[in-house]
Amino acid sequence: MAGILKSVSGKSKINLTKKKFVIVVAEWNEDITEALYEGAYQGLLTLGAKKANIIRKSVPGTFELTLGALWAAEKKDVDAVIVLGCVIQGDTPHFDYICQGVSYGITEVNIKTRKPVIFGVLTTLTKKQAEERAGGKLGNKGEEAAITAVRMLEF
Ligand code: DLZ
Repeated sequence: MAGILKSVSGKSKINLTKKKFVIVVAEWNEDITEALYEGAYQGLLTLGAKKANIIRKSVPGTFELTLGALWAAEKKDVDAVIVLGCVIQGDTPHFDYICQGVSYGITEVNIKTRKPVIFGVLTTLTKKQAEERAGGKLGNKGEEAAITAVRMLEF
């Protein structure tokens, strides 16, 4: 396990064996979001979560992460949700609408459900910037999302 997990203890201060996580993954830019998923999944395991308690769900694109997160967080037995997506700027303003929609949307899901819903969405200008943040030289933002989810449960 690379990078940031080494700088935290490697295990959580709380018992994570009974905590249930849902990771919602957008299919757009699949190579990137799969790498983010791998980072988040392995990160949760390293911190002490159980494989059986990490559920994966897929949605078509980043815009759909809000509803996917809401459905997941509304389940009584779910303790935390991580959403993973990657929006790469194109030639049209679509990028801005998707990024704004999902960032507001996920904030609302946090408040509405009162559960940690962690924003693991890359919003980059180029594919290279996304690769650097999905297991490249700038680490893996999925792994960071796993740490953030656990830190919020500790809180
Ligand atoms: C339409 C679209 C575009 C242009 N770009 C991306 C992207 O870079 N990353 C992403 O996750 N999704 C993209 N989408 C799809 C939207 O998120 C959404 O799935 C559609 O607008 C349908 O609601």
